[in-house]
Amino acid sequence: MSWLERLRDGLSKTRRQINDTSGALGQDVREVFTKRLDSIEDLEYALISADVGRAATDEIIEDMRKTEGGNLQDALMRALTLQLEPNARRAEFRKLGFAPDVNRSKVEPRGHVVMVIGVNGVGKTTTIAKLGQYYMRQGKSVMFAAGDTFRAAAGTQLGVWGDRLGIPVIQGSDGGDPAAVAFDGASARKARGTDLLFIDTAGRLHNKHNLMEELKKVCRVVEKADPGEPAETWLVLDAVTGQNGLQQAKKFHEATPLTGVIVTKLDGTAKGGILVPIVRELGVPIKFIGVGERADDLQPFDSQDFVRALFDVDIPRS
Ligand SMILES: Nc1nc2c(ncn2[C@@H]2O[C@H](COP(=O)(O)OP(=O)(O)OP(=O)(O)O)[C@@H](O)[C@H]2O)c(=O)[nH]1
Ligand SMILES: [Mg+2]
Repeated sequence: MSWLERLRDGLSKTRRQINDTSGALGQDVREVFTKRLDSIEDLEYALISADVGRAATDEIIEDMRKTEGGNLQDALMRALTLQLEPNARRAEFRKLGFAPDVNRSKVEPRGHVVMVIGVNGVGKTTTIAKLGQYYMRQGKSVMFAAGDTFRAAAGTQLGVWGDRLGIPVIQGSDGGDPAAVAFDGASARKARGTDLLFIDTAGRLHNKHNLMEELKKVCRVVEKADPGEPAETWLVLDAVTGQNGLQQAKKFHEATPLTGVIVTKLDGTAKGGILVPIVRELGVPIKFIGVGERADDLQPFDSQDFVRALFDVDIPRS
């Protein structure tokens, strides 16, 4: 299957769920068009229910009011796609009145070390496995560091993925110092000349303050082992947790500035609309989306394809 087919396949579950969920994006929004469009409140309600958020909903409605005589579903899809653009670009394109043609996130990491963070259970470790497979298929050499030493068996979980995918994993000891594992990982990557190192981190410690301090410390020691790294810090966010997850994301962003977000579990009960406030409020690009539990259930994020999939519109092969 091509990644486009996998996107369609993975998102079809989101789409089905969306159609099943009263008030969620999809069915309701489409119904607005098949009935009468002067029920702008219905559209408003559908967008808010789908977690799109107030600010974006207002802009979408405003953009759609400007559409005269055109195809309203196209107008809605374009307005939604625009809402998935980074803030500056969105403002620019809204002024011009059209959506950009190319809007796929740049997923090639800037440097060599990517720190992967997020609260417990969102899918960090699984996502690291998926990323490992993705970049290996792009011809990169990959390593992992099992920096979650807090949860027993977290290292083993990553080790199992490493064995399965043929990716070396730098391990620490359970309850050991995560910064030490990160240091070893960054040093080993540099010494071996491996293209990419992904560092797994704990999602929970005894309290929140400790977690943020620990993440900062991990960053500092990586910088010590390999100046300029980690060049990327990607936050993993579970789409199912919606607005709550977004509040947590802001806290992480304050502690360790993010360079990207990966939204997982879009195959589940998630409402796809949550991606809009994520882009808006964090101001960092969505790099990938997770649509299942297998290593290849990860897709580079493309806002146009995402919106097309939500509306069940054919995704052109490119
Ligand atoms: N359906 C679905 N499940 C996912 C996805 N990504 C991860 N999971 C599942 O979510 C659960 C938690 O994933 P982990 O990778 O262990 O999450 P984590 O963030 O590392 O969790 P902690 O290490 O406890 O902080 C596992 O059962 C994964 O298989 C996804 O995109 N879709
Ligand atoms: Mg984990």
